[in-house]
Amino acid sequence: MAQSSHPLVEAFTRAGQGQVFAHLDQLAPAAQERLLSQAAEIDLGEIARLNCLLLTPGAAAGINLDGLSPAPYEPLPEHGGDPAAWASARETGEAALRAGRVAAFTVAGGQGTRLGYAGPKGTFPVTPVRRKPLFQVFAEKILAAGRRFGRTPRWFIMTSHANHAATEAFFAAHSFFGLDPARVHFFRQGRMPAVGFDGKILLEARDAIALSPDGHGGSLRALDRSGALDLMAGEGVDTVSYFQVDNPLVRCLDATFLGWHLRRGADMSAKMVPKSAPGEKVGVFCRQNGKTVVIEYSDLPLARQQETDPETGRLRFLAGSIALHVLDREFVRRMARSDHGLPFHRADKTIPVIDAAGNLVKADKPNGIKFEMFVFDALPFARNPVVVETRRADDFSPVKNADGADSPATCQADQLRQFVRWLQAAGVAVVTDGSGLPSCVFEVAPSFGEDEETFTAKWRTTVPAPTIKDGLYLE
Ligand code: UD2
Repeated sequence: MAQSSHPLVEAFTRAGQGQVFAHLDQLAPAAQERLLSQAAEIDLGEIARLNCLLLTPGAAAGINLDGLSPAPYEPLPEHGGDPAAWASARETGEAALRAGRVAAFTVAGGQGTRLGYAGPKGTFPVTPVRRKPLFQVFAEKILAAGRRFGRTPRWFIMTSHANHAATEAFFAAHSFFGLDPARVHFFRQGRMPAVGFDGKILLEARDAIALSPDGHGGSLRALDRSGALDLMAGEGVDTVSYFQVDNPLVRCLDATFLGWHLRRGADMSAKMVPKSAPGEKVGVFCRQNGKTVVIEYSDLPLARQQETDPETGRLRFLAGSIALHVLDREFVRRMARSDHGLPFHRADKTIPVIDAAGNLVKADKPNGIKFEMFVFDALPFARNPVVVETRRADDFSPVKNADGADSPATCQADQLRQFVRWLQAAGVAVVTDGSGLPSCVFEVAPSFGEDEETFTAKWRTTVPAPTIKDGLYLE
């Protein structure tokens, strides 16, 4: 049946995107439906605006680096922060957790290409002894927070179209790692079509648009569209603890961080660590026109990243973003519904496409553009944003690459160093190398200790004291 008079086809043709349906009439009915339902996901007005902004020669396509200065942040007490303010923040955060005001939120829609792992990244095994997958580590930390504060927070997990079913199946196969399935919520992030350098939406098959995830910034829209925000509102959850799927060291529900955010009446807050080296691949917190912004590492020229502060000798743009945020629920809703919401970033990619004759063409250099939103671009819209320092060793060791930096090996070593520090805090002598790494491989479950304090308390009541040796698992 000819579909050329379908309203979507007409709308795409009017928008100069009629090529999307070039092969429609040769498709079987099911394939026609698939293509039309993909087309229905696309906001043609948004694509036209993006084409205008990001593709027009001379238009404001680049990142604006004018007038950047380092953003202020709340230093840890050991770096001059006020211990009383840190203690108050913690009390506020603990009260919010006890009152059930906080939800955990993981963005898990990324493709894990750099790691070279086929499954959803959250299913990747990371712990030293039990080889627990990332999702299990977070689940156990959320359960531990539930025991500590009397309420187990809901957990929202954003997936992508590509990994949604596999993610849900993984949780079901592992009985949700002990969490109540009714309090774990999965929803897909949105997708954006790729366009050619002429702004035309690309097809990856005759019956499929080249669609890709809209970036972790899409989480704001997805939280709204999925009904997650309404669910939170219905039970008095007003604060969202946001973290990435690749970082098992993260404190998923850090009372002190939550408290800083709440005491300031912030719409959005962020954690920083001092960058380990000028070229470290993390965004940098800056001030620009009176706003807090994050400039991604790839957008800040190395010369600027290398600038030092003449007084301290430290990096001038020191505050690295480790992608940990607290978000106010209604701020998320406002951002999700705003016409002037998050900007899109352009990434030039090599995209297999269908040509006018309907044949698949594999380019050997970038031939199109993908659009992504970044969640940290919400910071300049936020009232009273607060950037809070954290110790890297307490919060950050991501698994991104198969080898080298930020790999499973470095992450396992960082977990071990953390366990050693907790043992040392409990008064146990552990032999380590110069980097703090022990000679044996052992593991502490979040049920035994989530941080130095909970670990130490549990260790002191564990009789007889366990012997630290290879394969030891403390739970
Ligand atoms: C991100 C930050 C970087 C630093 C670093 C810390 C950006 C652009 N850069 O770098 O500044 O904070 O993290 O680890 O964010 N994701 C989705 N959907 C998407 C894309 C990503 O859910 O469409 C998730 C992904 O599953 C992961 C997280 O977002 O949990 C980060 O994605 P990434 O690995 O692409 O970010 P990366 O390493 O470039």
